[in-house]
Amino acid sequence: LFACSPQGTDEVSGGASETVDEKVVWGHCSVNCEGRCALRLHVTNDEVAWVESDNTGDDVYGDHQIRACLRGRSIRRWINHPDRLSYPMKRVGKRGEGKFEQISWDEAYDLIADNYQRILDEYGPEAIWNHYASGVNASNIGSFLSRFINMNGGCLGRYGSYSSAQISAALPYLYGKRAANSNSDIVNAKLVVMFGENSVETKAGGAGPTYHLEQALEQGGAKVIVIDPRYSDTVATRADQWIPIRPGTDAALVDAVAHTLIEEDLVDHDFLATYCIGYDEDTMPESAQGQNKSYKAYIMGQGVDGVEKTPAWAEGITGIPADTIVELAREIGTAKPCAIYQGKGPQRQSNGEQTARAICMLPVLTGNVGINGGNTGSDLDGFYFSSFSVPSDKNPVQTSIATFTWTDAIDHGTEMTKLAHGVRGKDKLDVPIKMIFNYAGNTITNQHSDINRTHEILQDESKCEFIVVWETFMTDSAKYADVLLPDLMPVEQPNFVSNDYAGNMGFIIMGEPVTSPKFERRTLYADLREIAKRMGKEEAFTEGRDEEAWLQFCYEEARKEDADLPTYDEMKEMGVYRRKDPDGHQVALKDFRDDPVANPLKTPSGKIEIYSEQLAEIAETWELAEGDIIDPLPVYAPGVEGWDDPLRETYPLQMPGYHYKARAHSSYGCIDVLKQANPQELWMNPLDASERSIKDGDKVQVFNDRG
Ligand SMILES: Nc1nc2c(c(=O)[nH]1)N[C@H]1C(S)=C(S)[C@@H](COP(=O)(O)OP(=O)(O)OC[C@H]3O[C@@H](n4cnc5c(=O)[nH]c(N)nc54)[C@H](O)[C@@H]3O)O[C@H]1N2
Ligand SMILES: Nc1nc2c(c(=O)[nH]1)N[C@H]1C(S)=C(S)[C@@H](COP(=O)(O)OP(=O)(O)OC[C@H]3O[C@@H](n4cnc5c(=O)[nH]c(N)nc54)[C@H](O)[C@@H]3O)O[C@H]1N2
Ligand SMILES: [Mo]
Repeated sequence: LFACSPQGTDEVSGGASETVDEKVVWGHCSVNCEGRCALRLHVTNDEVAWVESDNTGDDVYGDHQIRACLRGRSIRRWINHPDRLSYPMKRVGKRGEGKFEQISWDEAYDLIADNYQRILDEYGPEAIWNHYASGVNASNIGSFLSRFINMNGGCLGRYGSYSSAQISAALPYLYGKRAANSNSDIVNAKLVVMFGENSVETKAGGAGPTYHLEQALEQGGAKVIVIDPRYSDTVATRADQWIPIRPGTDAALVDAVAHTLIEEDLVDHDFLATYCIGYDEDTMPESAQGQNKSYKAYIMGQGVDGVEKTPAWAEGITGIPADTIVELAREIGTAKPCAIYQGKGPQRQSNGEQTARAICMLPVLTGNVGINGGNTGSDLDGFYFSSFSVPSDKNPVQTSIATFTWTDAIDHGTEMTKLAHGVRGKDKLDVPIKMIFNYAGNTITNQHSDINRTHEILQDESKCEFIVVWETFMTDSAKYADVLLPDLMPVEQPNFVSNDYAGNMGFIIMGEPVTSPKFERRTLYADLREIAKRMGKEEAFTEGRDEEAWLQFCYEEARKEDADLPTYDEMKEMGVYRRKDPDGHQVALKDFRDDPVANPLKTPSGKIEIYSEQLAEIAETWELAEGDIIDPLPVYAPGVEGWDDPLRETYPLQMPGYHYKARAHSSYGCIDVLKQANPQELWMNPLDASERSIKDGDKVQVFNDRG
C-alpha cells in the first residue's frame, strides 16, 4: 500500500494541476480505534489533494511523532467518497427499509423540533435516549448534543459501554475502581502476560499503545505470552509464546494457574495478608467465615462446588495442555515484576464480569499490583489531559439503564426493574424509550447484537416514535432514521482532540476546517442551534458563540486548570502538542500499595476484596436470567451458549469476534485500498475446515437462528 504513494502519503492520482490556492491544514483522525492521530492535509483549490501525518520534532521515543496508520492516511478517500451523505432526508418507506426523500433543512429542523417537543410533553425526558455512538471523538463536537439534551430536561441515562461494560462493572468490587498501569510501564516488567489483548491491530496509531509496547519491549526486554484463540498480529509480532484458548474459558485457565501457584507456594503471602480480604480463612469477612467460602478453598476443592481446579481439570475446558498451564504458573510466579493485562475480547461475552475479575486474580496472588512493571490485570491506562468538552448542565434525569439494554427499554421499558434488569436510580422505568438521538453511531443495528430482533422492534413505530441520525454514510443503522442529517467530518470544522490510550506521552491536536462545506452538509452544532431556535432556546444554547468560539472557550477553560498548555493561538500554529507524563508512568493503586492505611481503596473494607460481601448480597437479591451468574468470588462460569452448551449439538462451531484492522468498526469500511490490503475474511481452524472440505479462499455461509 505504501509503495503506491510517495513517503507513505495518500495522494490524488492524475498529476499536477494549475495551482491557484494551496495550503497545509492540521487535522486529525478521531474515529474510535482508541488511537487519535495527527494529519497534515494538503489542500489545493479547496479540495484535499494529499495527506501526510505528523512530521514535527526529532521523533525521539517519548517525544515522538503522532503518526497516523493507513486508515487515517486514507482520509481523503473517505472525505470524498461517492457514497457520502450530502443532503438532509426523511424516511418514506418502512423503518429500516432504506427509502428516503431529500428535504429542505427547514423541514428537517421543523420535524425534529416538533417531534421532540411532542414526545417531551407526552412522556417526559425519561423517554429520550442519547444513543451510544463512538464515531467522532473530537473533544468539542459530540458534547454539543449532551448540552442540547440536558438543556431540554435531559434523557434516560446509560452506564457501561459496548467496549468494556464487564470490566467496568466488575473491577470496582475488587479494587474500588477500574484502573491499570500505562503500558509504557512494561519497560519495567520481566514478563508480560496478555489475555486477549491485541493492541497491534486495535491501537495502531503511531503514538498509541502498540508503539509503546514495541519500545518498552525493546528497551526492557521482557518476555511476552499472549493468550488468544486467534493468531492475532500481536501474537505474530510481539509474543514469545502463544497460548491458544477456547473462547470464554479464561477464568478456568486462571483457576488452574492459581492452583499451581498455591500448590507450589508461589503466592505472595505478605501481600495477600496485608492488602486483601478473602484469600483464605484468615482474612474472610465475618459474614462468610467458617463456611469454606474463601478463594483458596474454591481453588483447592474445598469450596461450595467441591471441584479442585487442577491443570488437568482446566485442560478439558480450555483446550490448553495441563503441562503448559503449570509452566505458565511457574513463569508468572517467579518473574518479578510481572505485568498482566487483559484486552476487551475476553470480557465481551456472557458472564464476562467473572472473567474480568478472574484475570485480575493472577497479579493479586503474586503481589504485582501497585508497582512499576506490574499491573492490576485490567486493560490499559495512560496519561490524560483534563477534559476539553463543551460545558453542559448535569442530566436532570437520575434514572439509567445498561447501555446494551436499550432495545428492551423500547420494547418493554416499563417492565424493566432494578433487581432484574439493572435499572439504576429508580426501582423501575416509568416510560419506555420513545425517541432516539444518534450522532455518529452504528450501534442501532450493525454494531449491536441480534439484529433481526432489533429490526422487528424498530419497525413498530408505535414503540419508538422518532429517530434522528447524524451520519456521513448510509450505514445500516442510518436506515432506521426518521430524519437523516448529512454531517461534516471533524476535519471539516474547527476541531480539536486530545489523546486516548497513549502510554506516558499525552498530546493535543488542533485543526481547522480543511475545505469549505461541500453539498448541503452542515455541522452538528449548526443543526442543534436551529432546533434550539425552534424550541425558543437558541440563546441559551449558543451563548452567542459559533463553533470556533466554543473551541476557543473550551480550550481556555482547560488552560485555567493547566497553565502549562500553550495559548490557543500558539496551539493553532503548532497543530500538535506533546507532554510526557510527569509521574513517569501511571501505576494503578500505587498510593494504596505504598500506604494501605493512609490510602484505602474505595471498597467497603478499603482493601482488595477477593471475596466481595457486596456481590454476595447482590447474588442473593437480584433476579438473574438462566445461565447468568453473580458470585462473591471470581469464579469460572461457562455462560450462555459457551463451548459446553447443549446447543452445540446443533451448532458445532463457536464464532468469537475481534476488532478489524481495515476499519474502526464501520468507519473507513468503504475504502478501496484498505479493503485490498486487508480483505474481510472469516478465519477457521484448519482442522475444522478440513473436516468440512473447506479450503483457504473458499466462500462459506455462516448462520444460526439469528441470521
Ligand atoms: N459484533 C460486534 N459488535 C460490536 C463490537 C464487536 O467487537 N463485535 N464492538 C463493540 C464496540 S467495543 C464498540 S466501541 C462499538 C462501536 O460502534 P460505533 O460507535 O457504531 O462505531 P463506529 O463504526 O466507529 O462509528 C459509528 C459511525 O460513525 C460514523 N461517523 C464517522 N465519522 C463521522 C462524522 O464525522 N460525523 C458523523 N455524524 N458520523 C460519523 C461512521 O460512518 C459510523 O457509521 O461497536 C460494538 N459492537
Ligand atoms: N483497527 C481497529 N482498531 C480498533 C477498533 C476497531 O474496530 N478497529 N475498535 C476500538 C475499540 S472501540 C475497542 S473497545 C478496542 C478493543 O481492543 P482489544 O481489546 O485489543 O480488541 P478486541 O478485538 O475487542 O479483543 C482482543 C482479542 O481478544 C480475543 N478474544 C476473543 N474472545 C476471547 C476469549 O474468550 N479469550 C481470550 N483470551 N481472547 C479472546 C480476540 O481474538 C482479539 O484478538 O479496539 C479499538 N481499536
Ligand atoms: Mo469499544
